[in-house]
Formats: sequence, C-alpha cells, structure tokens
Amino acid sequence: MPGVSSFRSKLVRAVMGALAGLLAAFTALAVAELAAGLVRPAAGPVTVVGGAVIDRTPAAVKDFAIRTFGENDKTVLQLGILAILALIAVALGVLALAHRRIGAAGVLLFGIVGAAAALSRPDSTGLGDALPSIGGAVAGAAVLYLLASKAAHVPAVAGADGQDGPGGWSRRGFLTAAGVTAVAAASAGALGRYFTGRQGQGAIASRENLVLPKPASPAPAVPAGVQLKVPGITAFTTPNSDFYRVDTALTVPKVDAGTWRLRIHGKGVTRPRTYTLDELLARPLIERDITLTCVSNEVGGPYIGNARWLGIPLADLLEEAGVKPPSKGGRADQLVARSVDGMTLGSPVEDVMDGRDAILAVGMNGEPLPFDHGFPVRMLVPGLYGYVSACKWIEDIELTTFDAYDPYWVKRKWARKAPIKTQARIDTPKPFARPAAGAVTVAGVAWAQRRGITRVEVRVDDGPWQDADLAAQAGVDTWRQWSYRWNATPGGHNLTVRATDGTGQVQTEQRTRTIPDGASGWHSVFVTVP
Ligand SMILES: Nc1nc2c(c(=O)[nH]1)N[C@H]1C(S)=C(S)[C@@H](COP(=O)(O)O)O[C@H]1N2
Ligand SMILES: [Mo]
Repeated sequence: MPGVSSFRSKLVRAVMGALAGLLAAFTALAVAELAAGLVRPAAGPVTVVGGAVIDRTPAAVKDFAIRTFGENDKTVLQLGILAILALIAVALGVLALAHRRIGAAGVLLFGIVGAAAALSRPDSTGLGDALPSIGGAVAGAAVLYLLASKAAHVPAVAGADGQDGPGGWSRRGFLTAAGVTAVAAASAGALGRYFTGRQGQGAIASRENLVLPKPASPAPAVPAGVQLKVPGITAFTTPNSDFYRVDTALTVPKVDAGTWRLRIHGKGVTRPRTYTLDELLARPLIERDITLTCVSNEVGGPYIGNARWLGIPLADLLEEAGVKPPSKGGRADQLVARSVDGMTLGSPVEDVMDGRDAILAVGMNGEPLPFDHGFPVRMLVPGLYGYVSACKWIEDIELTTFDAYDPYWVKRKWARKAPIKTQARIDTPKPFARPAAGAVTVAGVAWAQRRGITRVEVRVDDGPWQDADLAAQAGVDTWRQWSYRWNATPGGHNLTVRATDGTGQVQTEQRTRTIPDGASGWHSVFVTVP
C-alpha cells in the first residue's frame, strides 16, 4: 500500500522536522543563556523580549494582566513567550526539511528580534546586550540546518531495523545527532545558569553580611490595640514574605551592596554627590511604620502592605545637596528616581520636603530589604502611590521639572501626580461566604496615608450607615483596622464599607478605574446567610 507508507514517511519526516525546530530553539535559548550568564543575565532573550513586551503593553492591558494573573503575571508572560517560540520553532523545523536555508534564516531573524528588544530596554548597557540573542540564534540556525539535512536524507521507509538508507543517513543517525545536540544545549544552558547564579552570589553575600545600624529615631511605639483579634483580618504588620510585589522586573536585580552607589544631581543641586551604602548608613537613621499602596489596586484589592521601614531621611540629603522645595524658591518641582533596571519614578519635590517621613529605606521589618523589595536601597514617600515614589533598587536621583521629563509610567498614560485615595476594605467575611445567622464580625482595614482614618461606617443592604469600631491608630501613614458586629439575618446580603479621613472627607462613592490615578468607590461584599 504505497499510499499508506508514503503518508507514514511524511509523518515521520514532519515529526523529525518539528523535533529539529524545537532543538534549534532550545539550543538558541541555551547558548543565549550561557552568553547572558557571561555578559549580563538581564540581557537573556526571554527576559529582554518579555521586558520589551511589558514596556509596550498598554496600561489597560497591563492592569488587566495584574488583575487576572496576580503576581504570577510575569510567569504567565514568560510561558507565553516560550509557547509562541515553540510553535514557530515547529513550523520553521518542518519548513527547513525542504528549505534548509530559509529555515535557518528564520531562526536568525528571531535573534535579530531578541537583539532589538535587548537594545530597546531602558536598562540596556550597550551593544553587548545584543550578544546573547545573536549568539543563540547563530547556534540555533546551525543546529536547524544540520538536523534538517539529516532528516531530509532519512529514506522514505526506513528498514525495519532502522539501517542506513540510500542517502547515507538513517533515522538512527538523525536521532543520535538530535540527542547530542540536546545534551550539548542542556550543558550550555546549565553552565549559563551557573554563571548567572555566581554573579548573584556577591549580592547575596553582601546582603547577608549587612548589619543594620540602630535607628537614631526609632518608630513611635505602636499603641496596644492596633491589631484586632478577629479571625480573617489582615495583620497590622505585613510579613516580608507576604508583602505584595509589583514591578516590571522579569529578573529581580541582585545588586551588590559593596559596589552600589547613589548619585544625587540635577536642577538646583548646588552640591551634587555620590554616596556609598556605608556613607548612608553612617547617617542618623529613622524607623517608621508606613503603609505602601499600588495604584493598580482595585477597590478591595490586595496590593497594599504595611511594614516597619528603616532608612535615611531623604529631605536631609536633598537639603545638603542644596535643593530647595518650589515653595521656597527651588527650581526643580520633580524628583526622578532611577533604578538599576532603568525604571524611572517621579515624585513632587514639595511632597518629599514638606516634613513627612520620605526615606531611602534600607531595612524592612527588622532585616535588610529583601531583593524583591529593592535591596540595597529603595525610596518611600508616605501618602503617594508606589509608582510615583517607591523606587526599588534605586541608584540615581535627579532633580528636574514635571515639564521637562515624564517618567516610565507617565509615558504610559498614568497621572504625573498621584496621592493615595481614601479606601476601606472588608477582609472578613469573604465574598460569597455563608456565615451563620446571629452575631457576625465584619472587619477590615482602612487607609488614607498622610491624613489618617477617623471614622469607618458599614451599611447592610440599603440600610443606614452604622459606625464601625476603630482599632487604635498607629499614625497617619498607616492603615487602621475596624470591625462591626452585625446581627445577620437569613438571606442574601450586601455589606458595604466607607471611611472618613482625618480632614473630615468621606470616601467617595464614585467608582473610577485604577488608571490614571487610582481606583475609588466603596468596597462591597455579598454574603448569604443560610
Ligand atoms: N525599580 C522599580 N521600582 C518600583 C517599581 C518597578 O517596577 N521598578 N514599581 C513601583 C510600584 S508600581 C509599586 S506599587 C511599588 C511596589 O513595591 P513592592 O513591590 O515592594 O511592594 O514599587 C515601585 N517601585
Ligand atoms: Mo504600583
């Protein structure tokens, strides 16, 4: 039956082509990993392509991704890139059976895409960043060319024993070549991982060896009673391991504290300066409880955390550099913080210097900053959303104006200025919970950093607003817990909460999206009492 055997042999070839394509892609990534390990881990192709995708994602899509995938958004993005790459690799492999050169050229094209992505990243350090993608693509193209030529020579129907066919290549020969390629590529990849890991070792050691000085100004004593004893309520202090993380970094920067520097310069800076970490740590440190919030936090969302931060008062450093706030005749109204990964965040100079505890933080809940949260130094300005204040892995502070420069998120349609909006969240009961009838404790947190929370009210269905009990307030820059005893009656009920801030302003009912300057509106939870 010639029809069947020719179909079978076509299928076998297609499978070999697909395998050749996948192995070519695997080799390309592994060699790129090795090159990145030697040059710069952040220049690896998946990282740079992912980063370039993040840079170009419209704000609304990014917000959607954060909402949908939560903090797994980066894993999803990388898996997506790999999945697309695998599909294209299979197609190129099959194509290469008939057109080896075109297939190989296709692989090279991907190298060029990777190189372009690498050079377009804000943290690109120059042409060297193109090396991993180009090197990987050349290796991948060579592998595809070779394996495709072997596959093409496999006889239409191999002997039952898989012996050599007339072309001189056997299916066994192809498989051997494929196996050798796979092992070689895996070794290159493992070696790359090893080099990347070793580069991080210095940073890890510098963090482990860092001894945080005692604060000259310790955090004010937290009043007893900031933490309600209600099951299901958020902890007043968020443990570092639970603290939300929002950033664009596909590989978390591992900065060596020993070689780290912070430069302060720009408009109105009469004494520009570069600090080492030791120089900063020699200054009087302050310790404060500050609640950090992300502008992408939906009403009722999880992107908020409260920690005890240890750091250097930023206003003092600025004053020493000669900076004056605009209200005192200063020429710069925007402070642009830049991180080692090229992120830029802009804060109003006026806010940073108005007496609030704007700090360059080195410690978080009693330990050096975790790498995820900006080791060795990050900025924090109480009262401002993270994207306009909380630069992690900071290395540069430039004084400029809002007219002269738009930082990263502002270029992507987020607001130039973004003070945190008053919000209250119901932590318990959870949405669609089924609490028993009778006494039910409704509880949660409310925040209005810089203003503080003076009142929280709860409404059941369309009933009247009822005052909730407030936990003790640690300070105006931290969230405040509240609870309300509800006498639950059978049926479906909507529980709604709203807060009043220290200026007397009641939290607005008006629902807005997170873009451009943070979500507003009341948080509601629907429960059914059986
Ligand atoms: N270098 C850098 N710093 C950054 C960001 C970033 O993407 N890169 N994201 C900012 C945003 S949007 C927020 S909300 C906070 C989050 O800080 P966390 O991850 O420590 O909670 O960091 C800010 N600092
Ligand atoms: Mo954010």
